[in-house]
Amino acid sequence: MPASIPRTLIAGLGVTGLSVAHYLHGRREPFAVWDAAPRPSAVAELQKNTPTVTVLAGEPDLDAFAMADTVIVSPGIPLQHPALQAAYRAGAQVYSDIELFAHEANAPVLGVTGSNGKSTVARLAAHLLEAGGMEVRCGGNLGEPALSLLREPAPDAYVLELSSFQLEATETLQCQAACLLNVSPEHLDRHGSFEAYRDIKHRLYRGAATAVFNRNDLETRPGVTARSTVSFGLDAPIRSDDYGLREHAGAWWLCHGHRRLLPCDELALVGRHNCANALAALALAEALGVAPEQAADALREFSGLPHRLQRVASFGGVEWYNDSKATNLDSMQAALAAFDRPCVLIAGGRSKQDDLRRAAAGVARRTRALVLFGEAAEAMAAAWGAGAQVCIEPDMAAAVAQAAALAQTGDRVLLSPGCASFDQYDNFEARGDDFVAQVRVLEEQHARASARV
Ligand code: UMA
Ligand code: ADP
Repeated sequence: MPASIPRTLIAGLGVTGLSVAHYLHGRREPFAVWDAAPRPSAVAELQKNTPTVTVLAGEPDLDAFAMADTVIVSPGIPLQHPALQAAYRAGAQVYSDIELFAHEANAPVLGVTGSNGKSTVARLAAHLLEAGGMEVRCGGNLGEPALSLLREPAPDAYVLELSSFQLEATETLQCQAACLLNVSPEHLDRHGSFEAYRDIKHRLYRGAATAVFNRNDLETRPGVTARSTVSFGLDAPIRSDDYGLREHAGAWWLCHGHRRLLPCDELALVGRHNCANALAALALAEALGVAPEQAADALREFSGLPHRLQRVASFGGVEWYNDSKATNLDSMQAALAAFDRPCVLIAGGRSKQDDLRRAAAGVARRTRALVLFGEAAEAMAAAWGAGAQVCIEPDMAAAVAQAAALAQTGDRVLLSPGCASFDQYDNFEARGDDFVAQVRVLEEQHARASARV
């Protein structure tokens, strides 16, 4: 690295890289930026505040990495990247934006990770803290990057959603309560094995005052790293400080030990998996002093986030649900299990190296017809198609039209792809928005036809 280039390097100039640049600039610490794109689109944004910053673009200069003292790495860059390896070999410190956040944050942190449900639980926990009168900032893997949360004076608490990509390069974050919701095969191309992925998720428990884990998922059980543990699950809680479900007078209740808090059917969220999410959020909020009874009341108001089992329309006797964020088989199966009878399932996209056969029984039991699209459509049809009505369609418009033709009065049509969106879309939001747009077209056609009758 030429002597004139600062020895702190920001690797990656996406949302995270920009937030790190803003943070370092605020502390008057010199830095340079590297991004693999030949012309990183965020450079103009970066130069608004730091017009003279050095930007290294394209193929990485390994010497520059070898001469850096510190590399702050964006989550999308694997730690095995040759540039980061060059930095490690030369003795540099390589860490995430979350590590910087951990050093700087001046309020207790609730951390949430897991394969599915992170965003829902993080937002829900923040909502429960607010209901308890606290000022809260929530971000990380969803919404604002962690360092951007520090721009305002410290709130009463931070809630961070954390991905395995972020945890992998984080050492010293100590949460007031850390929650690992569930572990199922995800990001295996990046982490190499399920075990490696799970172990990275467990890093969130390190130094946590309370570890909140899912007693129905052994992979979430903390080792000896947390000072205290609280479990949640869809069975009855055994210890008085654990959370779970109990049946009473013909209804299922969210419970804290033996105390009944709220009947499940008073949750605004739909589905058993969301009962688990609600229990986890109650445990997190309690760790910051919000009484379970008070928090339970606030659960009634939280109807969830867009693209997560979101009811988008009801016409012609058919209900339409957008669950585009279901990018793996477990989240897709959770959505299917949320309904009391079989639905018309729209699924497909880019498969995540998962064994499709492990969802076959659930799909067979819970779907009336399958409409498949995208790269994985043929493989899904082969794995799930025996005995079921299956259609393969080229795109979302055709899939929605086909689902409408197959749906009967009283049916639900569910987009829950079980796959990543990148074969046809920029992200899951674009896919969900396309689905909703296509459903709206049908809704308008239906309204016009009804008006004519
Ligand atoms: N880049 C390189 N070299 C590489 C890879 C990427 O230079 O080898 C550059 C790209 O050219 C791009 C930049 O790095 O300019 C992008 O960095 P990034 O992929 O880390 O993305 P950010 O924009 O910083 O967004 C990241 C998270 N992205 C990923 O983890 C892939 C966002 O999560 C997160 O919201 C954001 O930080 C703020 O914390 C997205 C995500 O998909 C939503 N997360 C995964 C998930 O939820 O499953 C983990
Ligand atoms: P994440 O941030 O981990 O991706 P989200 O809350 O955004 O989680 O939900 C992603 C998908 O997973 C959605 O399709 C949602 O319906 C489903 N989901 C939410 N919570 C759970 C859970 N506890 N178990 C399984 N699937 C879930």
